[in-house]
Amino acid sequence: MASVKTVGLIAGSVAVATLSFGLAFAAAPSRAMSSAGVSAPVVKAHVVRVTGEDFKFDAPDVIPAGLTEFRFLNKGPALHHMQLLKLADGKTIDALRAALANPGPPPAWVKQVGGPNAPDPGLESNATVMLEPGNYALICFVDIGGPPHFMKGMVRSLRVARDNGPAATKPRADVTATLADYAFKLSSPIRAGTRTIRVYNAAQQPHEIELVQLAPGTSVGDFMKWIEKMDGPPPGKALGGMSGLEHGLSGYFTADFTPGNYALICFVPDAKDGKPHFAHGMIQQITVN
Ligand SMILES: [Cu+2]
Repeated sequence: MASVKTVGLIAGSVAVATLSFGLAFAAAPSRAMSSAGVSAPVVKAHVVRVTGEDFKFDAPDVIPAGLTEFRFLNKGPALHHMQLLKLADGKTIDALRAALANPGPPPAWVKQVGGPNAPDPGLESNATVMLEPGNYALICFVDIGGPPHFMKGMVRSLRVARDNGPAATKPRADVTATLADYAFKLSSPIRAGTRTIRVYNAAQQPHEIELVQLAPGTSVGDFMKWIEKMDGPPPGKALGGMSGLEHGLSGYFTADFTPGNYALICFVPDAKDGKPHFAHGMIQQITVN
């Protein structure tokens, strides 16, 4: 959830697209078989636990490279997410802090490589991404009601070290969500249950998915109106999703979907006008049956 400051700009002007679901069904899962006809062993992704609170991250300093599942617990009381930034070779967390002290977009030498998006306080979200060795930062861009949280301390160094272990098996996705400038395209409807969503950014700009479960009887428009004024309890529950991904990158997140309405929202500021992407139409209501 990158930025909601300019949310007022879109009130009443966002066309909320409702997915028209085609008859696309995922292919039946197949087991990987070796030449001997024996199932290939499943190698699990590394699991890294991170907590966020007002206003810091608790996380390991060094983790191994490879496929990594981040589990992010928001201890609150504010909304937080965990955006992973990969720093260019030779760049350090101190250089990032210095660059972030100036207003404007993050420097060109950082790449958004995903991470668990914002869950409500007390909830946990997750994201599985492939990490190359190098210097990274965990950062929170949420800025509801004040300056972005990284300015209050929510930016932390993470070193990813070379790992010689076996490559992990990729998660099996139920649905692929492809990110475009400016839309979400689902490969098939999300059906009720615990579902793994593969997120792939085919667009030029970075994008994210913030997943919100809408309260019964409310629409995505009601939710956006609430963000504008923040009066009373929100008409929905933030569940997580995938933080910003650069062009060409992909990752996975898993969430429990009960029947009802959900919103997919991208808050990433636009490269051209700085407005959040939902103001360009990157907000969509979906129904889970
Ligand atoms: Cu976007």
